[in-house]
Amino acid sequence: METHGVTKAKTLDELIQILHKIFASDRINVEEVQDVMEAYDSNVDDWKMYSKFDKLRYTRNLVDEGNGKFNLILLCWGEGHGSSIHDHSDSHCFMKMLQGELKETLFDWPKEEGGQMTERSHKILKENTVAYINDSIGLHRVENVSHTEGSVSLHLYSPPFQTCQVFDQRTSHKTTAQMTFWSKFGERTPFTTTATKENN
Ligand code: CSS
Ligand code: FE2
Repeated sequence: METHGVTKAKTLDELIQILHKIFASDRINVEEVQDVMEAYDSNVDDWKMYSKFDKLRYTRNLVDEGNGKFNLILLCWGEGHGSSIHDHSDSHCFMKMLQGELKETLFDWPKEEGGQMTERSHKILKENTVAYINDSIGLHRVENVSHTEGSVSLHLYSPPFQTCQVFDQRTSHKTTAQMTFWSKFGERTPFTTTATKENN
C-alpha cells in the first residue's frame, strides 16, 4: 500500500522485497530507505526465528544478503550489552528498532591518538524508529542500558562489510575488528577455531 509515497511493508518478508527493489539501483536515497524501514510495524512473529540471545554479549544474526548490495542483520542485545565505539567501513548503516530500546552515543573522529574521545551527543532509540549513521557523520557506541529487558534491532549495511575499526574511549587507540555471525538464516553458525571472535 502507498501512503505519502512510502510503500508500507506489512511483514518483514515484504520489507525485504521492497529493499531489494530499492537497492537494485546504484544511487540510493537514504531518506527513502529510512522511511520504508520505519513504516514497517515490528511483529515478533516475523523475526523470532532470527532472534537468539547470548548471556555474555550481543549476537549478530544474518537475515538476508540483499543480492550482494546489502546485509540485513538482526542484533539481539541482552541487558547491559553494548558495542565498542566503532566506524562503519564507508558503508551506510540503518538501524531499525524491533523491540525495546537502545542508547546511541555519537563521538567525533579522534584527531590524534593519546587523548580521550569527544562525546558529541546521545539519544534513546525507541521501538520502530530508524537511526542512520555513516563515517562522515562520526562514530558511535550502541548499548542496551536496560536492566530488565532485552532489545532487538535490525541493521542494514550497504555495501556489506566484514571488518570495522573500534576505538578505545580513553586513548582513541584504534584496532580492526572482525564481524561474525551468531546465526545465518536462522541456523547457528558452526563454531570456528580461528582467532578470537569479537563483537564490535
Ligand atoms: N556495529 C555493530 C552494531 S552498531 S551499528 C554490529 O553490527 O555488530
Ligand atoms: Fe554501528
